[in-house]
Amino acid sequence: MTILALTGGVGGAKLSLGLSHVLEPNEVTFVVNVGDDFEHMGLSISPDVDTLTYTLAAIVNESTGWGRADESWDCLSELENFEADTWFQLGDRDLALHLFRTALLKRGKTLTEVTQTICERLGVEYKIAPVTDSSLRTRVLTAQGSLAFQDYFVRLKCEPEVSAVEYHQRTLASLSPAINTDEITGVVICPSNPFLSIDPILEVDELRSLLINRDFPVVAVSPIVGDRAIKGPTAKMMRELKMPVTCVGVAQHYIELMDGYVIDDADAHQMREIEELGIRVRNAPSIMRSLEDKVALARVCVDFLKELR
Ligand code: FO1
Repeated sequence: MTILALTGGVGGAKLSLGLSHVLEPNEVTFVVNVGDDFEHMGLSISPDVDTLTYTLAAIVNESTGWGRADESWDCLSELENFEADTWFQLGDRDLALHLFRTALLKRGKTLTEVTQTICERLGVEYKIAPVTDSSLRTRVLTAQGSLAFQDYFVRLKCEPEVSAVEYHQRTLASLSPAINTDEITGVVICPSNPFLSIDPILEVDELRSLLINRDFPVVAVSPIVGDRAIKGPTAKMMRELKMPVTCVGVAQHYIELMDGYVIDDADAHQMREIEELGIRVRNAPSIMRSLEDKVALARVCVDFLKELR
């Protein structure tokens, strides 16, 4: 059994942690969004890869969901004294990881190789693969013009109204060699932002055509509960992109890519509408506060995949 879990951001990392309690390291590969990656003060930043790495290494900052636990901020406050750019907050320990990654990339290692090395050093046994080693970058088209992802997300706090999302250099992106496409027995699409986390992963042609022409089941978990996103700007973006802000709206977005859909208990009344789209549905508690919540939701996904196979 090899399951691919497509993930980006904090919601994806939570379900991924649950999956790591249900599956053995040789049974799952975590395929991570790199559309948020950028260069900041000369450092190569890969936020979604790091969020997942820190989460699986049990050293993530639990209150933000990103960055390191037990963090100190001396470097950032020195930068403030210099009146340098401090809108993107890198703590001291996080900074060490960034220095290490940037140095290895400069020496010619790929992001896949560097991620493997960092996982080994942090004791993460699971395979975390950036979807591609190419520079696939998300840009958000807004009322304030075309914005680089982190400008939109962190600097402007997702405030500008969004009219479209673009993925730059997608045509150059080939799948990371760490992702073995011969042995896939199922795919889980984590409850990450569809436009900012999952779509950029699916912009890698090889992966998208694999999912469209699949001979394995795909299960997605809705990031919308009621008419709200559990975290982040998903609901706001759906409204601005004129989509229905419901789990049905997300189902329509993924329609050609999925066979099974896990929705929250609160949305169980929408099951029939989703089944009419030709998708099988399960409802479950999907708000992941505790480790038990994460493991329980992961188990629902894995059992559902087995049923659909
Ligand atoms: N998110 C913020 O809202 N503000 C930050 O200053 C910030 C810094 C940061 C540093 C390292 C890292 O790995 C993640 C960081 N994030 C920050 C989170 C990140 O921007 C988002 O979680 C993702 O890009 C969206 O999935």
